[in-house]
Amino acid sequence: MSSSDYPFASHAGFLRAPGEAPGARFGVAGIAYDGATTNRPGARFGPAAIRRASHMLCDAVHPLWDIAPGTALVDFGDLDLPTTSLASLRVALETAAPRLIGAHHMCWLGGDHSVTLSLLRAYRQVYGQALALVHFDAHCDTWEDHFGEPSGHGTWVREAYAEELIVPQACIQIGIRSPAARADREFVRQQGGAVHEARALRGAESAAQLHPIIEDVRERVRKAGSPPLYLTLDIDCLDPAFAPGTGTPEVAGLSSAQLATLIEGLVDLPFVGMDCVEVAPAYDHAELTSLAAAQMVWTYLCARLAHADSAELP
Ligand SMILES: [Mn+2]
Repeated sequence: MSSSDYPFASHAGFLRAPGEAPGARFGVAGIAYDGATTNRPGARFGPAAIRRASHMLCDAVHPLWDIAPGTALVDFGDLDLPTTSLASLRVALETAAPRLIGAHHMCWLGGDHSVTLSLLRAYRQVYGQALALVHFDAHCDTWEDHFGEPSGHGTWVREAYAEELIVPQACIQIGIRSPAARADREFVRQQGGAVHEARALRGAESAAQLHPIIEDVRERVRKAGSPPLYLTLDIDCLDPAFAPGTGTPEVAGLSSAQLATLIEGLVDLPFVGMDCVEVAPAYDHAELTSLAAAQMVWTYLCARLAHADSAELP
């Protein structure tokens, strides 16, 4: 460890990654938009808080795989995006994202969950095929409208299905528990996908106990012909005890250990990118939420490095 590894060093990037690194395999970019939140706003400040929390991870060597992103990572900062209307945000993000996806394996830091629809559109365009999706969330995000408006942070799953951005049977939701009408809660299952509710995960902590979920993801991706796989991680999948700093917290959620076990267990699947959304630092305590987010993104990155052959750039 050198002096540049001190956690309070001023390097601003995620894991202190530089803002320019041509040829870096992995990229991080912030999407500081929270205009589609329904309850507590503030996720636009999520990317900065996640970066700051990631600096605590020092040399970033992951103890499970003895590997660190090191020079393979570039952090583009928060993208220059409008914070006005969702329509404007979508146009700008869908213009900016494909170039980054074509050049780097990207980890996107939200922002509220509305940004994921734009990202899925961009991946669909770049890869030329529908994606498999692992979706951690307290919310099903299958609502038909956003309180009277067509699109928001709770409609993107239904929109992604309608636009054929995702393979119906290869969409797996994990951690769902918020109040919702049965038709919305069951939407993904009705389309052929899987919903692993948080209630079914209570008490399942060990790798062995969580194995059936990991196997379900693996099996669904395989049966779909191993399409490009995308991970969307709404930090509110975690219980508010582990992630209070979010806009729409729901009690009785996953523990950090459950989430880490699941993400570590999916290590060798053909992921092409991920996002981590809905971190709202104004409601956080002791950086619990931003640290959990940083830890999960770092784990995802190290998992990709540990399985370098699992997915290539388009
Ligand atoms: Mn959510």
